[in-house]
Amino acid sequence: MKMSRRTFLMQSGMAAAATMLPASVRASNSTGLRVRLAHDLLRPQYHLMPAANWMNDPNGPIFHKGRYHMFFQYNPNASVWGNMHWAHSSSPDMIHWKHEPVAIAPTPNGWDRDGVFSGCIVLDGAIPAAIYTGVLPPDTPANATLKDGQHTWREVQCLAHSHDAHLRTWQKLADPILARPPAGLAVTGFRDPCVWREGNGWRMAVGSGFAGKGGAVFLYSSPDLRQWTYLNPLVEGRSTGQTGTNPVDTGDMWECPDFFPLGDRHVLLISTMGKVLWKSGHYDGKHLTAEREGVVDHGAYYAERSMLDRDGNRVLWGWIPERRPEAEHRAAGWAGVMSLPRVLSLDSDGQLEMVPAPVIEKLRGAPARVRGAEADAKEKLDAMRIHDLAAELYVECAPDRPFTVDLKSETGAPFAEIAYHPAANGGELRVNNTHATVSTPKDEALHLQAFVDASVLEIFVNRTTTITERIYTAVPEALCISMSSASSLRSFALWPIKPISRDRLTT
Ligand code: DQQ
Repeated sequence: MKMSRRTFLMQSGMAAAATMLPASVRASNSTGLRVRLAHDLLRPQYHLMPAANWMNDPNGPIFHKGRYHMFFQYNPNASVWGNMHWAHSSSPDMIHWKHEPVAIAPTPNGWDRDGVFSGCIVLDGAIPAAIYTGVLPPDTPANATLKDGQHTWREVQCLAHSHDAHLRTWQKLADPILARPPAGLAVTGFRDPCVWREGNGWRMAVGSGFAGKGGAVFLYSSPDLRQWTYLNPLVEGRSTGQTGTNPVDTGDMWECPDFFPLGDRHVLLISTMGKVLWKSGHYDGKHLTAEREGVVDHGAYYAERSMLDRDGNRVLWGWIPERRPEAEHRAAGWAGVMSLPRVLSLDSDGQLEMVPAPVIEKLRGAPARVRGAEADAKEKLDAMRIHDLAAELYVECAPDRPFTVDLKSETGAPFAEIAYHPAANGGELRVNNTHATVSTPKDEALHLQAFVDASVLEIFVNRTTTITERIYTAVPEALCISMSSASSLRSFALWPIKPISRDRLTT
């Protein structure tokens, strides 16, 4: 019989599990907290997340000396946003993660005294260099670039190097590499640098924007990563017509720009108004002329950051935020999850495409499969079970007929409803209350891949449409699967997915 993670914990005793915890959690008062985290049915089991506390944006993901390194925004003291550090995890394969010590912390009285915000990592010769935004109180009102109604901060761009092969220790430059936005511009923000090599020098894109006019990405150049010259806006947005105190909520501030070549074009990703948006087009060394654009993920997904994997594929990461009240995640002791890695490509029209990285298949257990044409397809589906809320589903259907996949507990409690409705030009995908448009070529099948991981459900349809849903229904028993209009079903597969740690605390 399969031993579930919960049974394992009960049999092996929490004391053994507790010794595997990072010092921060061991020190935190509490068998109570540890037991709660390890037994929390809402905590994902194969997505990267810290052992406890708050996380948000991925920062500086990089494949270096044979290992993947992921850094991310982290509050070491609480499961709410604040006191931003760069946490660090490393992995041989982008899916099995090991927690490393916190990599970059604010320096008391330093330029990042109030927070080490988001950024990237590049190789400065052979030496990894982190370029990130430091925040501090403004010395004059004019120097405040971040005003969101709750905080007033000055934002500067900082540089730190790591001379150890494991990227555990970082030495900061004494002064920022960019101490203020371009002269004469009144901006809505100035943060989240993305740096790349171009010709003999470097380029940097910084997230910004103008009140009432829309977001913008500023482009800089440098010969040495230290001296930077402002060139021009790489791209400027337009006003969304929304008004409000926080420019990120109105679309007048673009956070986390990520810019890279893909196929025969360039792609810019930015985060604003709670969504990640993509633009593809042609870059002439100064401007991106965008030809196509869209939404990367229609659900809970933000603050993206990409990297090249060991084979040169462009891999995207994103922060899966909570969608429950702050009091609930404060009480739970954790908040935020890293998305699964997604491999990006462009089709011949410049449409951004995205598939889950094949490495995730390493976690698959033995599949259960059914073909729509089989006489007992319904019975076979009825017999399938998702255990421990950890599974991958693959559904292939006719694109011109509606269908619904229902996931319910064995006692009938609803968990997720995934519905597809065709329309003249594509169709609509709905996951619980989140909607997205799917453009499906008429003669192609509808391919849907779903990753169930406790309170996270990541869904990919036909390479172009993604919804990440949060579901706060702790189901202790197995989930059953049912399909309406099973006549449109061509094939269905279900894999149990193995947890990446024994106790939901990663390692
Ligand atoms: N999160 C960081 C900022 C970024 C924002 C702060 C996006 O650098 O703009 O935690 O989620």
